[in-house]
Amino acid sequence: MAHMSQHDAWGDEQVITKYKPKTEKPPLYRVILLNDDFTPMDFVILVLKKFFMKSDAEAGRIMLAVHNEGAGLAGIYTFEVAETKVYAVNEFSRRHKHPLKCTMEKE
Ligand code: TYC
Repeated sequence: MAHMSQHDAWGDEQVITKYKPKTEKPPLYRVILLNDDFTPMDFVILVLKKFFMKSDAEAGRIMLAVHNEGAGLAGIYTFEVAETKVYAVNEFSRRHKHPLKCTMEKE
């Protein structure tokens, strides 16, 4: 809403022009994959395809970036989506006995 009118004690109208928009963007969180020496490259690619909907080519590119740089961006989400993905990936890796770790950080 751009403008809103109010009446003071005298009945005079005042127009307030500076209202905060009602629709605020939610804070976003980066979901990050961390490199390690043991998780197979194919498993990391599988994770990126399964949990982050990446294509084969994109998953391969991200996996190599993590491998070479120590960490890499898997996706950007609202808090609850990011938290759910981090939990699901870490649980999936643990169940497959790989040390792959996934974390999140505020944008
Ligand atoms: N560094 C691992 C290897 O050489 C591959 C790897 C890539 C592991 C990305 C984790 O997030 C990761 N097998």
